[in-house]
Amino acid sequence: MKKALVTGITGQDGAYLTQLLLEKGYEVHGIKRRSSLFNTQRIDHLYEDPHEKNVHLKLHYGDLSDSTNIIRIIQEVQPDEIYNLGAMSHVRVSFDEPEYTAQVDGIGTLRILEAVRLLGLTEKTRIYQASTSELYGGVQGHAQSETTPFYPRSPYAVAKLYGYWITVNYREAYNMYACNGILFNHESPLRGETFVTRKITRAVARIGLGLQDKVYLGNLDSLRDWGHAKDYVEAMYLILQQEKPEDFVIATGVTTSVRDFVRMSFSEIGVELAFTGEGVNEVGTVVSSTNPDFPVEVGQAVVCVDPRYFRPTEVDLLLGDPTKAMSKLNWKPKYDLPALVKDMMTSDINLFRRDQLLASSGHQVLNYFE
Ligand code: NDP
Ligand code: GDR
Repeated sequence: MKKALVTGITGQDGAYLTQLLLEKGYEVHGIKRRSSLFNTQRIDHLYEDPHEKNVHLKLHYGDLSDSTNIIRIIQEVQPDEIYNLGAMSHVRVSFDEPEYTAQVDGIGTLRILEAVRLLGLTEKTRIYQASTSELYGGVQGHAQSETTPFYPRSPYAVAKLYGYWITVNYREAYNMYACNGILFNHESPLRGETFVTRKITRAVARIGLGLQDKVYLGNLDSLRDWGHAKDYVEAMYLILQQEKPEDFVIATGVTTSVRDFVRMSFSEIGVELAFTGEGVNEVGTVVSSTNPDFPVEVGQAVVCVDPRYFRPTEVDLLLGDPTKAMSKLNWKPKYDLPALVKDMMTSDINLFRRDQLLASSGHQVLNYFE
């Protein structure tokens, strides 16, 4: 039985990847952080009672900022594959926590590579590094591929740039099987609530159910190449099954604005919007509302801009060229953007129907502010 070690197992990708690896018969070990609240909601359905025999999913307390802890876990697990998904992954927050982000997203990657080397596991252990389209940052005007030069535009992206190159360097210097997946934005019902897509689908569901009036967003012009996380974890797995270690861009090849993502989400509840005004004065107003299950008033302003969500340096456009992955990995996404939006909206509507039920029976429901 193959063993995989997943850092960031409690995150969006960690949850989907763990499910995939368990289905493929792996024993999966994950590193979770100590937290004052339970933080394993995304993988609880996969969890097995550790007191039972033949448990296939095991969790270890740990943190990418702690070398000794990383070394000890890798020594104990002796993994065939490591998926390094752990990160402070929020671009906007990285401007507030730049040093921590460098420690975890940059040096954290080095800690994994160095632990494998020091423990003499270079022949045995294959390493996947969660690299990102944010590396391209300021590169604009054409589809970004494995040969496009990088121009990071945030402390997050600069930390990930170190993670990218140290992975390449350890591969070349020590002949390690270490690869970068340069993944473009991927979303799902498990997406963190403060990333723009999930923020939108949650808000639209709540507005449709009468639990919220409007949503405040930042840059509506920004363009992203959005795929589904379920498809993207398949690519991570495939990247580590190749004969030779190589880096791959994973993307859909289609880019869409935040504004259009908002439109598509509202259209799932039968609401059509018109956007008027510019910059911080732009407003999205309901021009028609046709689904009686979601009675939103025509004329209601449901989207406003709050400059608090602007970034000191923005990445205006991301558009990936996945040609190499499609030909060498035989990878192809199953979800397009409309299917992704539908999946997220369906899930968030179901989630907030519970709040609607509580509210209608006189119980207090929480508001969500960011
Ligand atoms: P999430 O933010 O959902 O998950 C991040 C995971 O990292 C969580 O399990 C989190 O733990 C963990 N983590 C955070 N800090 C530390 C730390 N100091 N030590 C150990 N673990 C830590 O991210 P995604 O699942 O969306 O992304 C997975 C990886 O892929 C990340 O590295 C991200 O930067 C990268 N990436 C993501 C893309 C995307 O569009 N989703 C695109 C390209 C790259 P906790 O649950 O306790 O917070
Ligand atoms: P991103 O994702 O920065 O691309 O990083 P995010 O969803 O945070 O932002 C996408 C774009 O939307 C704009 N935006 C807003 N963003 C947020 N979070 N909140 C808002 O209210 C808002 N309004 C507009 C942003 O300015 C940006 O242009 C994600 C993360 O998963 C990274 O870890 C990963 O590496 C990259 O995707 C690829």
